[in-house]
Amino acid sequence: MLKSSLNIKVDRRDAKLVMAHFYVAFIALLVGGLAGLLQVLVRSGKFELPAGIGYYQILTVHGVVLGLVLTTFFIMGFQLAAVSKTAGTFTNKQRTIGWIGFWIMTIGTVAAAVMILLNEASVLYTFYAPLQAHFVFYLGLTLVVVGSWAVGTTIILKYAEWRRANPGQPSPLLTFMALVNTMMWTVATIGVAATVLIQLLPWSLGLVETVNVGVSRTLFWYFGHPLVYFWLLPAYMAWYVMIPKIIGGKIFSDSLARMSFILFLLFSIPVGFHHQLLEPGIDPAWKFLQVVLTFLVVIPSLMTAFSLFATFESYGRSQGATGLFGWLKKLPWKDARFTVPFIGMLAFIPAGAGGIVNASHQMNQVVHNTVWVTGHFHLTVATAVVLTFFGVSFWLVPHLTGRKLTKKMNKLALIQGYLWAIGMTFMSGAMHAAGLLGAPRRSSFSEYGGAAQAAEWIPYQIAQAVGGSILFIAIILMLYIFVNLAFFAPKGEEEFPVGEAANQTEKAPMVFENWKLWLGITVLLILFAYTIPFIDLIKNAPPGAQGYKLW
Ligand code: HAS
Ligand code: CU
Repeated sequence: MLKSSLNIKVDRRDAKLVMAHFYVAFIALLVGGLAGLLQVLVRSGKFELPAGIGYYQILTVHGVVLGLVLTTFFIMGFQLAAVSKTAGTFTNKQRTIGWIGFWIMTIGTVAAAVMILLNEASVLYTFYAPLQAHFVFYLGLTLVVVGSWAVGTTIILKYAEWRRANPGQPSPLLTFMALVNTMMWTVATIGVAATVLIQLLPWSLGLVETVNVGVSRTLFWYFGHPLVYFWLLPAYMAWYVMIPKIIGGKIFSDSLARMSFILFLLFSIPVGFHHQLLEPGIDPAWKFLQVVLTFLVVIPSLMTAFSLFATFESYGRSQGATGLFGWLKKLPWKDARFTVPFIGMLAFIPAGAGGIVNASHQMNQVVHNTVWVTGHFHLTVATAVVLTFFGVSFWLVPHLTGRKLTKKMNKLALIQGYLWAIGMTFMSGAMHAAGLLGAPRRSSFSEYGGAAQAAEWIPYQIAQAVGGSILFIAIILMLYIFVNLAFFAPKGEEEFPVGEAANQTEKAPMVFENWKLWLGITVLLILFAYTIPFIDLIKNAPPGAQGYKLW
């Protein structure tokens, strides 16, 4: 069953649906990348935005369009492709639900984007109350979430169909992974949907005067942390399943990969407080509990690192590598489909270490609200994840459009990856360093009234601008490659790489597919971590806040 499916192309009708998602994602890359360039230039102190455009407006565009739009659309498209490839072509009904979801998400995106461009919603991508945006902005975001549920339904329906047709069989690994991520996303987005529908929409419509800020932020981070794993898990899908095939090796262990995804489902959500460690109104004991759970969710990433090293090393040794690191030389460095995601993996090592610093309750006081955090997430999502998405595009886009990644494009793709590595080393490195010196995040250029401390930050801000400009060039290159692969590359066949497990007789334990069990534990953990602090936040709330428009 599995073997025969390996050579099958993704059905043309499914390919169209996937490509629709990718078009939106790459338009988002252009818009968001431009906003990012403008930001680093403003923060260097050497540039002012023209035409009365505000720094926070641009920052909102950047965060929403890259953090929420690019990621969601790329991930939905990628997961659809992965499921269609490994569980079979979607039925017409499943595909129609996918299209409906795509259009709902797109309409929501346009609505939110228009409000930001009209300067009615410069509330940043976290849209914290009591900053108040135009209600259409919140409505737009709601539509994005609702649309994503519809696309998720397509995946869930296909999975269910596959299970009925193959009783007693573990589902194909990629389908399993896409399903876990979809379930995690669905449980997590309930939080953001709740704060938007129950609190922010009525408040921005003027139906209620005030909002409970603590509750709103808690619901946001209940969603906001699993959001970052929703970004990460598709990259892990590529690392676990596609990269082994691309290098000519094997998946270290199918069961280990499934286990790590299950752990993400269990531990991704009850950890939102690690974003609120310095917030009042939450008892430190509960913060501590969620910090412990945060450290538990590090484990599946360590398992992933272990398993990747094992794949690389076994492959290298099978090619005759010797010594501790001889296997490194055997990896296919000239293949952008491998090297670009590999740069992402490398970046994820310091990125993850930084995350552990952030999560370490007391150390969080040093870095919270400094530009260190911005440095952290530009290594995680904007390098590890995004470079992996680019690496996936190099084969998935031509696979879907019936074209080929030419030698020339492969070379450009490599250059793009190297530029990213250089640009990000400057930018994120400078952010980490300046953050430790106290430079705030979410701040326009300021000399803070000539404070000596602020003067120390300025050289780092210039380094950020240098790095950011290099990154912008890499983005333009990436867009060029994408357009080539979508429309102009020569016709041909590009492989959809799906790796096989090293041990072909290994059958994944069926307990991994026991969703009642895993979702049950997930819900219990969430209730355990959130119920009492949530009641506290409501019972002991200070007077609600009126809306502010500070821009
Ligand atoms: Fe984070 C803030 C803690 C992972 C994204 N994070 C953020 C924000 C974002 C973000 C966007 O506890 C800012 C939100 C905002 O706007 O306020 N983060 C963590 C922890 C992890 C972590 C413990 N974050 C991520 C990932 C993200 C992401 C993944 C996006 C994709 N983060 C925090 C905390 C904050 C935070 C606090 C709040 C800070 C504050 O005060 O505001 C962990 O999951 C990390 C675990 C990862 C590892 C690394 C494993 C390494 C692997 C690579 C292997 C490489 C190979 C190649 C094999 C332990 C898998 C090697 C080959 C060679 C030759 C060497
Ligand atoms: Cu987090």
